[in-house]
Formats: sequence, structure tokens, C-alpha cells
Amino acid sequence: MATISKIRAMEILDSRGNPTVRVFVELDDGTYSSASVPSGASTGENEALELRDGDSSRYAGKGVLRAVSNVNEVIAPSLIGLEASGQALIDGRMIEIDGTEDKSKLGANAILGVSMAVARSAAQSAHIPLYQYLGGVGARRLPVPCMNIVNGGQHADNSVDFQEFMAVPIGAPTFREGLRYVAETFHVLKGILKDRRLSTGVGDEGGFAPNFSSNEDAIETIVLAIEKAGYKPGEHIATAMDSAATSFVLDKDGEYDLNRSRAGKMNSDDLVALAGEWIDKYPIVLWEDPLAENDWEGFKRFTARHGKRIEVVGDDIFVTNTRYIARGIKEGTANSALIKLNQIGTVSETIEAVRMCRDSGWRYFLSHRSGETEDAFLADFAVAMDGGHLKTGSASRSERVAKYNRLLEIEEELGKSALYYWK
Ligand code: 2PG
Ligand code: MG
Repeated sequence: MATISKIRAMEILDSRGNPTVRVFVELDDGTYSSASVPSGASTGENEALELRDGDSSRYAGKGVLRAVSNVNEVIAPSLIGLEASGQALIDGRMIEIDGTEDKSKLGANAILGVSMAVARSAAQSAHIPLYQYLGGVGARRLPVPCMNIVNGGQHADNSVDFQEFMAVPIGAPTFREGLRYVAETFHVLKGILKDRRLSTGVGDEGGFAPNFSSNEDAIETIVLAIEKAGYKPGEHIATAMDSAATSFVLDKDGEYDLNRSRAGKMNSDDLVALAGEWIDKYPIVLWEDPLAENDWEGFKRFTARHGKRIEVVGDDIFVTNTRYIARGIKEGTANSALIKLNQIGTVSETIEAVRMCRDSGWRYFLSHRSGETEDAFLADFAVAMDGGHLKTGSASRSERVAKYNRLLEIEEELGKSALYYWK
């Protein structure tokens, strides 16, 4: 068994040009690999802390040199000599050294970088692909790519309140075909926007970000694009939403301000009712963060009303943390949790969150962040976790496409044993 001989971190840039952490892990058998940490924009208040320098003379205070030095000076010396395959032990040791609830001492960005790079080096050393190392020999199901083709909210400067509008190739026979279905839809959508003289510039996750006349105009136009691309909405390609409602909530009582689209103020019940109208009209299979992170009651009412028809995913409200997911399961707050490695900060705890969902019959939805790097760890992780669907942005911007390309590789490698299906 190979042991860790060297750990080193450096500051690199993410897809928004903000600093993030890359960690290199070397093993005593010569294995050497790296991993890079993503970063969100619409973050939940209970996420593990992303440590930033706060030194306004560098990157407007967003530098991560403290996190880098925590890897080099604090984490590295305490992990050297450990067996790289002891992922839970290694993650546990970092959690112990940090000692805080939210990983604010060392920084979740420092800890996660090491956690991911350790996993990757261990897989490499064992000569097995990362998805198989993390998921076992049963890991052969490719996720349905929920492609975010319209960006709004905090991921764009446009007139759309809801953050993400996804195309979901539920009726494709394989991942490769599913990816083609939605990439073609993305291109057709571009043509429609051009004809309407709307902007074809893209947002943070590579989806188009024009000034639609309303939020509903966005989904209507996507359904039109699906049809024009030659697919049947709801049969070949469905749609999914991430409202990211925390970003437009006004207060704890569940008042929301949809000011970007000039839709005015709404309360939780209005949003529950609006979703009902849309679910009746459009082929929606999944809705993430329809309400804000503190609106547990609103979430519960949303799930009671729509949870039998669609997957209701909690992101900011659960932050990949078993403490909040457990409460959600108990209270019937949702029926699925979004899973983001950097919300909780270690590979082991992320796997724990997935396990909790699975054990209770919940679904779980693997996700990138709006600030990403070319690291495609998520692709392998999604196959390993066997969740059946993931979101990793649009068919543009290489930090998004890198994950799709890695999934294509995995599918090819699995050959006839690869599985692909919705639900
Ligand atoms: C989300 C994510 C990813 P961010 O809200 O689900 O799409 O966005 O990384 O900005 O939190
Ligand atoms: Mg979200």
C-alpha cells in the first residue's frame, strides 16, 4: 500500500478569474496527481468556509494564500506517511486538526483540495479509474446530464430571476446520445435567440443569458428549442429548474422579490402555486431551491404539493451536510439533496451525505459550482455515487465541457456494461 510522501498546494485561478486552491499529492511509489477546488457564487450560509485572504491589495481580497499555506505548513506534515487508501482516516484527521464546525480554521478549500488529490493518487496507485476506486466494481451508470442552457440570477446580469434552466435528456439510450440531444438543443436555442435579436452571450455556467421578457419566456423558449431540434419535450428531453431562491428572498417570513424580471414581490405560497402552473404546462422533472435556505416551511409545502410529480432538490438549505439533510428527511422538506463536494469539504463527508439520501429513499443530484476549473473530478465522482443525474453546466466553456468529455471517456471505457437511464 502506497503512503503519502509529499503534499503541496498552490494558488490558481477558477473560471471566473478568482483564486482557488490546487493541491498536489505524491505517494512513495512515485504516483503523483493534483486536484483543484471549485467555488460557488450563490452560496448557502451554512456551507463549509472557503478561506480567503481578505488582503485587498491582492485579487480584491479573494486570494487563497492562507489556505495554500495551511496545506503546506499544517496539513502536509500531519498526513505524510499515512496510507493513501485510508480516505476516511485522512479526511477525519484534517477535520480533527481544523477543529471547527465549518472548517473555518484551515479552510474547506484547503481541506477539500487535499481530500480530492489523495483520492486521485490512491486510485492511480491502485491502477483503477477514479470512478471505480470510489464507487466499486458496480459503478457503471452514467449520469443523465442536466444541461444548464439558460443562466439567470447570480450567474448572469440579465432579466431572469431564476438561476438555472436545464435541458434533461431523459429519453436518450446512452450518455453520449443524451449529451448530443441537449448540445443540439443548446445550438438551436442560440439560433432562436439570434432571430429574436436577443443576446447569445453566456453566463457563468455557459448557458445563454439574454434579457427574456419574463422568467416564463425562458422556459417557453427552451421547450421551443427542444421541438425545433427535433425532440419531443417530456419524452426525449425534459426540463429542470434551479430557482436558487435564497438569492432573491427578502426576509425569513418568506417574502421574495423577483425584481430582475419585474415580476414583483411574491410569498412562498405564490411560488408554490407558480411552480404548479409551470409543472402543468411544461415538462419539468426536477426543481431545485424553489424556496430559500431558511424557508423550511415553504419548502415543506412545496414538496407536499409537487413532490409526487417532480424531484424537489434542496441545495442551500442542506449544503451537503448530513445534519441538515437528516432534518429534511424527518420533516419531509424535499425528496432530494444537491451534492457539492466543497459545501461540506471532504470526499468522505460527501459520500456520507449521499449514503444518507440513499438510505432514506431520497434522490441526490451531483453538482459542480459556478466557479470551476478544468478538473473533472466531479465526472468520476458522479459515476461512483450512482445517482443517475448530474449538473455541470452547458455545452460551452471548457471548465464545463471538461466534465462531459470525461464522462464520454468513462462511458467508452465501460463499453457494453455502461448503464444510462432516468430514475
Ligand atoms: C447552484 C450552484 C451550481 P453556485 O446554486 O446549484 O449550479 O451555483 O456554485 O453559484 O452556488
Ligand atoms: Mg443551486
